[in-house]
Amino acid sequence: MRDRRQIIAGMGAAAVAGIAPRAGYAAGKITLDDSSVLLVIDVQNCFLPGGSLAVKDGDKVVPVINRLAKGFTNVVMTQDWHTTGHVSFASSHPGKKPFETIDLKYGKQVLWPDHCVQGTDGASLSKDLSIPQAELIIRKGFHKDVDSYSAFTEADGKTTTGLSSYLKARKLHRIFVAGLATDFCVAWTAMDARKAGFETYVIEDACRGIDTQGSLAKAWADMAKAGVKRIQSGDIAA
Ligand code: VGL
Ligand code: ZN
Repeated sequence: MRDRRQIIAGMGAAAVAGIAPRAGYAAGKITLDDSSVLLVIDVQNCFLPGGSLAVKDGDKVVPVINRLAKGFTNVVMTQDWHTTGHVSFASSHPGKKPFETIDLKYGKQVLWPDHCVQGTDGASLSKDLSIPQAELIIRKGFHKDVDSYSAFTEADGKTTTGLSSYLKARKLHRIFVAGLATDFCVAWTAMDARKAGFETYVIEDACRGIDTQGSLAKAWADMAKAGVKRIQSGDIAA
């Protein structure tokens, strides 16, 4: 085992030899490499101002994400994509109101206003996103009786979206998560990414939260416990 001084000395030698670290932290900044992928979560009209499940300041993430995306060769986006009458909609449960919870077969479910219904304008990705190189759009939440905050695994805890296999096949091991909403789809995606063994960063200023019943603070605590790294967009080397 090399001690801390030897590791620092070793890093110095690499710098003198002009060998940049392949990936990791350089000069206090995170450097991106061929195994890095930006995962842009649910930047859809329903979650933007004026949308049916508008996230406060949700539109503020768009310029940050557009800027970040310029540094990534690999970008994957997600799209919440529900059926009409979806189980996660309060309107599907007589007597229930949005933001109340119910117990479903797979566990506790927050009930939402109708949102991101397949093929509607509300479900469309923001027209202000400018990420032409995005290579894959993963749709999720399309099974009528199961929600899916996570881009990896549906809320039943077992149905996969295929994203983990895709990323592994493409050798994309370092995941940088941005988008909406911090405390639901971003957090669940980041925690599942850790479960699947990926190095996982959440870019805080490229996300906004819903924050219902303490959900935002809980999400950050859960993510920290899962080994998700909380960073700012400025921490990434330009
Ligand atoms: C989301 C609530 C319901 C999200 C999706 O994108 O965070 N939140 N559906
Ligand atoms: Zn949804």
